[in-house]
Amino acid sequence: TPAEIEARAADSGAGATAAFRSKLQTEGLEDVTPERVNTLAREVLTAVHDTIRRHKVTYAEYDALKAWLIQVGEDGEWPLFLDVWVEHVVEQVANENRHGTKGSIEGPYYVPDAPGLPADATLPMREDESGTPLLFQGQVTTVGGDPIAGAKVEIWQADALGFYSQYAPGLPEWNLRGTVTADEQGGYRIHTLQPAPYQIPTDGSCGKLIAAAGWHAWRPAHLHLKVSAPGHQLITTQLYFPGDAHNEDDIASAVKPELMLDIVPAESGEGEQTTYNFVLDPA
Ligand code: MBD
Ligand code: FE
Repeated sequence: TPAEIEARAADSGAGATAAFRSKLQTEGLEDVTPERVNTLAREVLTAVHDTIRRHKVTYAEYDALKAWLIQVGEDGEWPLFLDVWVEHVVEQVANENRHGTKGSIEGPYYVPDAPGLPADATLPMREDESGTPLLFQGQVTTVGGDPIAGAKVEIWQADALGFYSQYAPGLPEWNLRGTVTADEQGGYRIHTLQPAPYQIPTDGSCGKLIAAAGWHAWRPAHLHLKVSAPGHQLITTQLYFPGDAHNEDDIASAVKPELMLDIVPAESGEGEQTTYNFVLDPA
């Protein structure tokens, strides 16, 4: 119903803004020098000016932009907008010199300090949680191939309907979120469920942009991960499922061939399983 859809945009957009504000409270912001602000702000504005001249932008279009920008803030959708359409390039630049596992964007729905779980773990989920069972296993190593004992594998994902806990109403607080500690060999076996593809809420301002431009609103199904260990660089990434209709046209441009899972029938006979190994760069 329209009421449910409205609740979704409000929860996810405003929730992501609240989460970002609370991160700022604990971590603060690093200073950006006046030289950098001068260069970056001037170049972005020049790109806007060039676009206006090239396309002879009208006052009607200028006012539509102004109204939409105001609405993005009121909806709390700046984190969603930036993570969907900008973060992938920031991630590309940030991680271009790494040799280990490829990174991907964090997106708006990470929550730190998810419940701690052993190396062989089942993610927190409802008793009647629906979806295809998925065993996600692998090993964390150094670039040289040495196991990293006790590496931390943080995982968060949407449920089988595409909803993230803490950003959709009615889900248990830590549903499908966990902080797994790998074993002595850097190994982990995580029992979870296959996530559904994710649709950007259609009723908020990001949804309005998508509709007005005639785009689609989908991200392919994905698992989110942060893998870390002392003495190594933390990697934030995502893993994807072969055959998803939106692997080729992710609205957030965050799919990489190296991040595609190899899914096979589970040895247990129930659902699917996949092995993905993480390689951490030295700090
Ligand atoms: C998501 O689930 C996501 O991962 C990103 C990057 C943006 C919106 C929703
Ligand atoms: Fe996501």
